Amino acid sequence: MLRFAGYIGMGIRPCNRTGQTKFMSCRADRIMRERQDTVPEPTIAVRGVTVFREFLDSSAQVSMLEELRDLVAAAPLLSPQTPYGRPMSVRMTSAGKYGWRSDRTGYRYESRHPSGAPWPAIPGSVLSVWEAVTGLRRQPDCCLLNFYGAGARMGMHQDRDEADFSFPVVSVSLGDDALFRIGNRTRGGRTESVWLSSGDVVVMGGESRLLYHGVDRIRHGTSGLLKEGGRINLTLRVVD
Ligand SMILES: O=C(O)CCC(=O)C(=O)O
Repeated sequence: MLRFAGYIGMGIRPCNRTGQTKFMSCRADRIMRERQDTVPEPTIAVRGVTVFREFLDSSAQVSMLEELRDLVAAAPLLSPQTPYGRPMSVRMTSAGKYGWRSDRTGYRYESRHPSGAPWPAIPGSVLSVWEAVTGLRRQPDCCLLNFYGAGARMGMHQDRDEADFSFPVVSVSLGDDALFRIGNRTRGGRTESVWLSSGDVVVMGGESRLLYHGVDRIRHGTSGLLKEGGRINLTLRVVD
């Protein structure tokens, strides 16, 4: 069974949510009204990006990992390229209605793995995290799985291939610690960074939905969750 540390009050401090609705549309207001009332308080907020530290305890992380092994068996990891032809250091696969792909033809969502098979279903434990932190009945269409081996990183980018930015992006960290950098709504400018550890969950919604963000580095060997080390990030998005 999935256990959320957040629900049992471990290390959760209230955050300042001032101004979080500033950039929200009427549709976003409706989405927020449809939320269930049981959304837990995040531990910290940086520029409106909320972080739920230790949201998954170690047994929940192990059970989630089991489900992710089945996911990767059904939809093997890919080594994407940027549209400029540069290899990305992160390996990726997806689950859900759509998978996110990048290659010489550009960034896009596709309904099938390059093998021709549909993407596997998003694991139940992952959907439970989405429901718990967003309170939304609407489920995500895509669970992107990023695997960071030694030396992998992700450059600063905006998540903007989705139809409706009223829906938040939720991301789950498993394995080694990652230095997550948060920027602005346009490229450049001052940034702030936060270390993410195994079991942490991040939500980018409202004013923070379109902030540039990236992963500068992984602290290899900081978690025993993955036998060979490395980090898994799950990024959940509503696509259409
Ligand atoms: O690995 C992370 O924490 C962030 C991943 C991310 O930004 C993305 O997949 O768009």
